[in-house]
Amino acid sequence: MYRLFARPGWGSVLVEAQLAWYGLPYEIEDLDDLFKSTEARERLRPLNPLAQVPTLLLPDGQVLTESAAITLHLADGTRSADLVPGPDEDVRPAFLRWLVFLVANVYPTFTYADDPARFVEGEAAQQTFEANVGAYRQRLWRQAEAVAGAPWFLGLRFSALDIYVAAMTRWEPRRAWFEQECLRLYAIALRAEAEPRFGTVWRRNFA
Ligand SMILES: N[C@@H](CCC(=O)N[C@@H](CS)C(=O)NCC(=O)O)C(=O)O
Repeated sequence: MYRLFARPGWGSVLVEAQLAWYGLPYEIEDLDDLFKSTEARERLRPLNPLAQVPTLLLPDGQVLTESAAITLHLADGTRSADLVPGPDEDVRPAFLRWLVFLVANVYPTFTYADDPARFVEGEAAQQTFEANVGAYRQRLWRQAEAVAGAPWFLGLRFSALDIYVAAMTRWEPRRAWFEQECLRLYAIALRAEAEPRFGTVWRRNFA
């Protein structure tokens, strides 16, 4: 049994969707807001010193953090190429590139801007920092938009990238911005959300 430390609508949805897709047995431990609850952070810290979700306890007791590592591990463990293109597929390099782009470039903009007070002193400086990181994030999304395919990010090939797009476009600058500025990503997000295998997961996370 997998145990996923989670918070509805947060990054744990990336993993919850994949566990559901593969039909793996899992249980969810929902936590309070990690920015507000010391108790929630203390619950996670022994497993993940960053106190972030997703944090996944594997059936053998190992702890796995980092959504991209979890994405690759679940594909390995299930021997499935459903969500992660295999080594012989032409789209594999693009998959790896954009998976890492999302977690190494886009995701940290949330780490830094969700609570700028952790990094910058003074209210005015925090507001400027948050605005600048937000603008940088929009530039990153425009880069992804420029290469996004249809109907899926990798063109005809559905993959875990589409789950990332569906979840992350729910976050700042939010869907209305994507509908205006990044129409391909917006369309991918809607399509991924309409995939019946994710129905329960999206409802639980974004109801
Ligand atoms: N690199 C990590 C990022 C995870 C992350 O930033 N999660 C957010 C929620 S969406 C979090 O737990 N933030 C709390 C914090 O950073 O203190 C991953 O890809 O899993």
